[in-house]
Amino acid sequence: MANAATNGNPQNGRVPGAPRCAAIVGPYLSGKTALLESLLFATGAISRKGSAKEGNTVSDSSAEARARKMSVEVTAAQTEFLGDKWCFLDCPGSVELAQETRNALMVADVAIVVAEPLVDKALMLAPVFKFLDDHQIPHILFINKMDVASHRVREMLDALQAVSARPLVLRQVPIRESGKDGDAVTGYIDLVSERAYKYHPGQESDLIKLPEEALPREQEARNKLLESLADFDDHLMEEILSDAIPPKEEIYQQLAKDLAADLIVPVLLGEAEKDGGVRRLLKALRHEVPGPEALAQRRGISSYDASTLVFKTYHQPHAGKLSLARIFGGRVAEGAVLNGVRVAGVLKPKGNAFEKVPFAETGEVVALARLEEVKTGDLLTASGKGGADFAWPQPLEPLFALAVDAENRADEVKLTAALAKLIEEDPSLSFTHDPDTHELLLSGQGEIHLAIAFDRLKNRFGLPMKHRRPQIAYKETIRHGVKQHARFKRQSGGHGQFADVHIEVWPLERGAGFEFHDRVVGGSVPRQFIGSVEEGAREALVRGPLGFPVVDVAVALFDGQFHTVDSSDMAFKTVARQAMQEALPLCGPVLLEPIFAVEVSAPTDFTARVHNLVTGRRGQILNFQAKEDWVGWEVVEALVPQSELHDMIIELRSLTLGIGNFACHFDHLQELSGRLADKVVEQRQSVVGQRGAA
Ligand SMILES: Nc1nc2c(ncn2[C@@H]2O[C@H](COP(=O)(O)OP(=O)(O)OP(=O)(O)O)[C@@H](O)[C@H]2O)c(=O)[nH]1
Ligand SMILES: [Mg+2]
Repeated sequence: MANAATNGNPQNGRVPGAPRCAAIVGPYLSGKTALLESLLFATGAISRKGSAKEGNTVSDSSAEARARKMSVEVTAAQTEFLGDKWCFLDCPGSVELAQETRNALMVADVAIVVAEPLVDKALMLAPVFKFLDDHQIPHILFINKMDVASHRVREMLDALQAVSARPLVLRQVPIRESGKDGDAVTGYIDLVSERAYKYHPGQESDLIKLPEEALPREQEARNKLLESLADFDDHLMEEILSDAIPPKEEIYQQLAKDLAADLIVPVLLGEAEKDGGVRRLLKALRHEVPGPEALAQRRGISSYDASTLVFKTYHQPHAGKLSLARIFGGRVAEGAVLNGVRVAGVLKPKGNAFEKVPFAETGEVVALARLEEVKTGDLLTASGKGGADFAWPQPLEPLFALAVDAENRADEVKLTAALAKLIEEDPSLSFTHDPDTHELLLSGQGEIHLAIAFDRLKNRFGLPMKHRRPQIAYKETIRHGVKQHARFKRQSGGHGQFADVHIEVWPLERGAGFEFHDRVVGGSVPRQFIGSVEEGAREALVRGPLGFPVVDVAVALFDGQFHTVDSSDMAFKTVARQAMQEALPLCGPVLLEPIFAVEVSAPTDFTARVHNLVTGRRGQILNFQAKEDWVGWEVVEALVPQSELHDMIIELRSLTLGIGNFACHFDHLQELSGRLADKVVEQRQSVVGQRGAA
């Protein structure tokens, strides 16, 4: 059924009355949750503000968020401002939780990028801006915490501009006053309206007279704003060149047009905690942000046919599966069938709480109940012609893994099902079985990411977990060959056991695996037993003299003896194993460690640190070059032992303001000798010894 909203005349990509959606993103602790609280308070959706410190905000109400005093997932909250409906998505800032944020950004009409007023932290915005640019998501920069800003706005802007491909267009200049706490920001001048406002905590800012001393700064900043806009509009350029003053209306229109086209990034200033600049932000959103129609067009989504895009999946202990989605056309009611699945309920989210509603319409963000087959990134339609959204970002590659076990052995069956749900919620998490070490590995984006997963397993699924550093799949090989004779003879009552072999063992090239050669002449070992000899030799490779699987060896059977009655497959298998077990320690056994090919990327400011990090971890640097498509970033290619990679992401982030990243894959096995090898073997022997004793 078509509704009034979809029949309206889109203006600036807007269906009149359709709610718009803004994702609040930016580095961790920049004040996103505080800003959402303030936006909800300023618009009357909440009557009292919570704070991150007290753990009583709308967004951070889950046990995992409260325990950490940080946002751990995307939360949605709706409000109205001057008759316009809004949904805000508060996104976690931690780079380890970036998957959540990326997913939310895919359905947002605009992103509000919240940054701290610190020059040294400007680089932290690089990955955020890059993602927004790559996906053409219009965004506004909100420089928060102006109450504690020590740098001049111009300096901050220069530092931020260095990491943004789009021009940053300052919309306000701060008014500073000297008080007992020194030089403090007490308000701002709006560069389009040329009006001055004084912040009024908890209330609308007061309109004041333009301070004389601020005029030169104001004029300079206003000219810059106009010049930036004129770059995208010939008419405005002509006006500026002929010294005409463009009318305010024209400037506002140009700002809206350029934001919608993702050509510029307007910059607003404020202090979320004290509600400063928040109403100004709301007004900019109101006038300048395009509606869901524009987003649907950009993404090739037909806005009719009840198109709904799922951007988050929850598994609630009682409510079951909930798919958080944005509607791009029409109405979705309880009982509707989307992609062939019945919607069991439509709910409106407010943080982690949900309120049942009979239906929802274009632009709204809703939770749809029990769409079992539906995944995050799916486009749902009434005709069922939706499917995976091809533009949806790929899951982030795992960077950090822990070996896990359920604390109670009896829970192991439950664990697989619970982990499958967690991974469905967050595909940047993965669960694998290591065939070499037989460990269960939970992999994700870092320590915090996994710690949150453990909390969820415990809190939501009643599954306390144990975890430890994963073992490394060391192997061993030999350095030279040997010839070996072995005989197996047993006489017990009736007929006995007899087998006799002469084998030669020699090393192969790295990566060659195992070879078996039959060089028997004259039937000294009959045909039918040759396979058993090979099998016995293979069995001996499962654990070599150093305690690890043996690789890259060849074995040849060149002679032997048999007995017509007493020889058997079992006897030849046993004797071959015995011959190998005696031969291998004589062949100069040596440990092999897995080496990974690693690509570390970080801004060039950090290249020297990255080099030290890699070489400090026994890495061998192969190459470094500019990172494709990333201005001012470099990729260092290196070979690093796997045993050194376990916590490398943690150190890399601590050296690079949290934004350094790496990708890696197994490359080859490499000999390890000396003290490090001795330690590995010693540890292995003690584990094997303990197992043997048990
Ligand atoms: N001085 C000052 N502090 C602020 C302001 N806004 C937020 N803060 C403080 O900054 C800290 C982080 O605030 P949050 O709102 O939780 O930050 P966030 O960006 O949501 O953090 P994550 O969700 O972890 O990414 C809190 O201690 C806030 O009290 C502000 O305008 N001025
Ligand atoms: Mg937050």
